[in-house]
Amino acid sequence: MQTLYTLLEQVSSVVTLKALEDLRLQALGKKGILTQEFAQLKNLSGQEKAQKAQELNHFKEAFTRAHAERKQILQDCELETRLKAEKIDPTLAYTQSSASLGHPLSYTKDRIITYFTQLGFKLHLGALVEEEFYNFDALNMPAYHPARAMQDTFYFKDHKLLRTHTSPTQIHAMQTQKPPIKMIGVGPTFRRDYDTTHTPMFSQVEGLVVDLEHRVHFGHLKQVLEDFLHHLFGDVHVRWRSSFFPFTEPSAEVDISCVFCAQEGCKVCKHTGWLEILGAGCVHPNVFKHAGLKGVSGYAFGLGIERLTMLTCAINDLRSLFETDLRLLEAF
Ligand code: FA5
Repeated sequence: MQTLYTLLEQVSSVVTLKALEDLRLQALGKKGILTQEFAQLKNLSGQEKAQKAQELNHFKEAFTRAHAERKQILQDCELETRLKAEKIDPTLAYTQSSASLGHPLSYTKDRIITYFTQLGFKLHLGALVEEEFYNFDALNMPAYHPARAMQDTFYFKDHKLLRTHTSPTQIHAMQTQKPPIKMIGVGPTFRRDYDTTHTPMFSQVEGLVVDLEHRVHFGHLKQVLEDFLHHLFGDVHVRWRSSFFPFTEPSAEVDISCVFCAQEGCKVCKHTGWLEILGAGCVHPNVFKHAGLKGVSGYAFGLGIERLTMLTCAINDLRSLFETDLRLLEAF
């Protein structure tokens, strides 16, 4: 018992958490003195055994309490020392950091918005939670339509969902404005997607132009988009491929020559020399019907801002745009 009480006395004088832990192990550890003393109890009998057990329990209680108090004191001291050491020194010399253009995504989004608003397109943001009707039905995708499966959707109850594209902004614009309409719908969209060129949340820009019949046609769409792509990418080749979207007829997808390999063939363009960049077409008559418009014609287009950012800023994994890695920002 003498050794045990010596250990207890030492508790109040140790000055580091490490030394305190050593003491605890010596006293209460698996191979500690108290454990050994308890093991010896079996050699005693009757009154002597009961008395020794009581003494050991008293010691255990006293040691545990003293240990907890000392630990708190030592932890407080350690924290105070650390806070003093980490204190910000406002007198330190200022190191000039280079000016930033902001996050590559915001930078690209702002460029696109500026370009189209200067051409007279009105900016719409729309709602992220949409009625199934605006996201699908009104865009000529009724419930049984197989095209709904092209976009893996996050659904809520009551026919609501996270919009899978910005195309619902077309319908809202047509329901609330009289032609001529010239708008862009911009903002986040959501799909159950995840790989180097797909993320569950991404942003799109939707374009819509509607005017009296025959005043708007595919030729206008082609001119507007080719001018835009040359503005963004400079001297690239643009390729139009016929495609399918339920809400446009005719429909097309637009590719640009690969900005990474100058069409030599690389991983990003999957050795085709071309990169798909957007979808577009003339507004389908059924869409006008759902929006309540008659005697009009129009065109629409939709593009992914992340995909454009990857190409304009030479980023080869789309997911890195959403990781908070300062090195990415510093590169801009
Ligand atoms: C659409 O979403 C159509 N609403 C576009 C459209 C509008 C066509 C108007 C015609 C007229 P699509 O599913 O292809 O089409 O997506 C358009 C763009 O969004 C793609 O080219 C791509 O750049 C981007 N995109 C699609 N899914 C993802 C994703 N998971 N992550 C990042 N970008 C994506």
